[in-house]
Amino acid sequence: MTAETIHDAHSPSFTAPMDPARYTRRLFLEPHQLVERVTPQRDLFVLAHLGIPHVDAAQWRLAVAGLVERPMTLTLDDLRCLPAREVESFHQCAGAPRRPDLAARRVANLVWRGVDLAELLRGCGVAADAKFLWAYGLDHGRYEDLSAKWYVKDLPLGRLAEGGVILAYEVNGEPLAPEHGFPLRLIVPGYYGTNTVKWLWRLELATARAAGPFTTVLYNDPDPAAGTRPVWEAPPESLLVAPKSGPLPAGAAVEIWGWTWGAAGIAKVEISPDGGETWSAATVEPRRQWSWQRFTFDWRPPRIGTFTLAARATDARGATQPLAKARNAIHTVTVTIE
Ligand SMILES: Nc1nc2c(c(=O)[nH]1)N[C@H]1C(S)=C(S)[C@@H](COP(=O)(O)O)O[C@H]1N2
Ligand SMILES: [Mo]
Repeated sequence: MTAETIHDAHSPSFTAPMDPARYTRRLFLEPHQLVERVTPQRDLFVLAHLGIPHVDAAQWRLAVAGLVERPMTLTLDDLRCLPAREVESFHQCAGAPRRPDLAARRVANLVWRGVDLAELLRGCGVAADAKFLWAYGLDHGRYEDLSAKWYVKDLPLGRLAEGGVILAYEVNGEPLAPEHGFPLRLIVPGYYGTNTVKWLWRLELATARAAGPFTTVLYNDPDPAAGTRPVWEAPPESLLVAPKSGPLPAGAAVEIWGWTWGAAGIAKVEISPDGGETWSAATVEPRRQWSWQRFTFDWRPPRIGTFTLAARATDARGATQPLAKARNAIHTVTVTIE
């Protein structure tokens, strides 16, 4: 055992009062309102399982500990002095942690700015037997029937080699708002939002997965091959922005458009005018970094009546969206041509 682990009580050297000190969910935009390519921070949904810590930036420190040769403690100024990286990425809430059969449709696209984590860790000398990175948030307390000393998530260290993992202190050119993780959050592009730990105060290198409720009981979906699968990479998904459900005038062409995203990038989007009976290819723009991608399809309604429009994305690995009972189930809108 190193001196660091003996003396480390796994608590920060400062306090961050939580207000509110309970589960918080604020949703602002419906799918048909996601018209902007980059979601303004003020319109971004807020998800906090335990509450919202308020941090005094002057007191705040980040600790890097565990299986490293040189543990570090960094101030916000230290981080701002390091080379900055920008990453555009979709940001998606997986929804209820124990309901992999429900599609929450909470998604955004943001430009994050901060420090490249792989580079920072190179300076710490990560031990050869380290396999996971544990990320600690300052929030703590109860969520449903569970209690957590801290909000802790983990990720396989192998993810760092794919690039884009940063410690972000800015979003869309602004400092993070308190509810979005001020002063620092972890960004893992391609992973579901639950892994983007807000109010970061500690990173720990470890041989195994972390033991808290958010990595064990919660956010592990059943998997036919592996038993369970951590809610890490986001599978392919798409969402219809226009048209929205409701009436449309007869005789006019309709532009069907929306956003599509997934960890592997989207290769194909198909549109169905009949609730999934028949499909035709839409036009999909290329991805920038881990951004969502716009798709578009010109539709000529064949007659007056009611139509269920659906979109279905297929990613670069060939995985596609299920019709129902999945976090990434296909999205539909119902329009009536009058
Ligand atoms: N520390 C901490 N980080 C967290 C959470 C949390 O409860 N505590 N919630 C996660 C979940 S489930 C989501 S979807 C995103 C939401 O980020 P946002 O509120 O900035 O949109 O933060 C993630 N990071
Ligand atoms: Mo979430």
